[in-house]
Amino acid sequence: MLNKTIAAISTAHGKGGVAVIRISGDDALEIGKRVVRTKSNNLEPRKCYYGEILRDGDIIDDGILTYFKAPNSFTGEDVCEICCHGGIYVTQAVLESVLSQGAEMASAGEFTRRAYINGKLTLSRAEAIGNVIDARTDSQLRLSSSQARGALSKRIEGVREKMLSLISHAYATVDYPDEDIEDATREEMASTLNQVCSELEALKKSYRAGRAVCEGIKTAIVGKPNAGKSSLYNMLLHDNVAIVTDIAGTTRDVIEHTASLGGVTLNLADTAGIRNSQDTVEKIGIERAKEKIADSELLLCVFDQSVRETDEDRFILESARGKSAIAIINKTDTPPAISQSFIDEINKICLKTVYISAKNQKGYEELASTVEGLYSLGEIDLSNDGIVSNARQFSSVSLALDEAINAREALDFGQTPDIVLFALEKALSDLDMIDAKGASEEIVNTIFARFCVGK
Ligand SMILES: Nc1nc2c(ncn2[C@@H]2O[C@H](COP(=O)(O)OP(=O)(O)OP(=O)(O)O)[C@@H](O)[C@H]2O)c(=O)[nH]1
Ligand SMILES: [Mg+2]
Repeated sequence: MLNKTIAAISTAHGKGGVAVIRISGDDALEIGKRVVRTKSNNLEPRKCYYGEILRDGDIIDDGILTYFKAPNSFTGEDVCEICCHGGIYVTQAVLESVLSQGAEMASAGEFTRRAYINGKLTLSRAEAIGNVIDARTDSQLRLSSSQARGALSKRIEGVREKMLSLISHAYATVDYPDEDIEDATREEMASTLNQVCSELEALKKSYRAGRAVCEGIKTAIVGKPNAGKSSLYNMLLHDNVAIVTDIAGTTRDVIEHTASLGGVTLNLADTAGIRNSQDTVEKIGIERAKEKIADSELLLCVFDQSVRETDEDRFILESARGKSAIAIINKTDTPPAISQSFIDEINKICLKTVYISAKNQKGYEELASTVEGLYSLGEIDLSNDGIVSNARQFSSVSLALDEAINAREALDFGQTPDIVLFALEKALSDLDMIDAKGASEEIVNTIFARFCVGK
């Protein structure tokens, strides 16, 4: 099945300057040559050839044919790419011509799946390519691009090699199960195992940043009416998305958008100001705001420093207790009327306090670096470090770490080599789930189903 030649439009569907039709498989070159009539008969790999594009013997366009010879192509198979004019109709006509010459329509993600099956990509690199395409923020792009180039795979491979050396040590002694592991060997193994555990711990920890960048943090802006929540929301989105007025109770529904702040992706909700209200619509909005408080991972609690604190402020502060919350003291362009004792209370309950003036766009940088610090992004070089960035990878690293700790305990307590070996092999198979050496068909299918046709 795998050798069937497949084709698809690889550029975005819609009108554009140029479009690319990609063909992959044993017949890619033959089909490419039949569809694009070039002056040369022998096409050299990785060179571009200008020619006329034909369908049923008629010239329908002109463009460029590029040939990549297996295994030096994206998929690892023979690949031809036809670059034609990017009109919707002409692109479809070129694709039809390619299909009429014997190629089959590729399914979603099939090129990347073939690259993975042919050993051109690890699973985490394939996943990262999907993330490069989906990236909506600069930090998402930098992280996905470094993972696509193999930063995480390299790091995993480093731990894997250490595990393999431990396993071979353990095998060397396991033939004599009643014997103890020799002291020298035990020491050497313990030292390598410690390195494995700390590297797995570091990888596990890196998910805090990886998740903050890739998956995003559910965040709600909360506060009493008129505190300046919607003004802050607009400042964070660099746009006038939410209505701002001096009428208390302006925002009634929850508004949600994605913002990038200090490299962290915030799945950000603006909410209705919380107070006792008799207005039917506003009451529903306030209920929704309370649900958001319960449902969010990060709260931005906005307090208006130009007025004395009220019971509503105290309610907001209480609801932040025990949660990950940043206090935003707003309206710093006005004389403060809020009490110092309340600010002291705020400082006790919230993780950080940031002073801003949403009206004058002041305090953005400080808020950004606070959020960056909260998710340890300052300690990470997104463009180069291999970090764990999705739940699948996190779960494998966590399981592998648990087993590596079991192995270390077994070694420390002088257990027989087979027990140490059992835990080590389990740790290795858990880790191997990340880069597909052990990933199930179901996981692989789920990953590639996310891709679009043509990728
Ligand atoms: N002086 C000053 N006024 C501000 C600042 N931020 C917001 N305001 C004003 O405060 C009023 C309320 O702002 P909003 O952003 O609508 O407040 P909100 O918290 O969303 O209010 P509700 O939606 O009613 O709960 C508006 O008149 C804003 O212009 C600030 O930093 N300084
Ligand atoms: Mg509002």
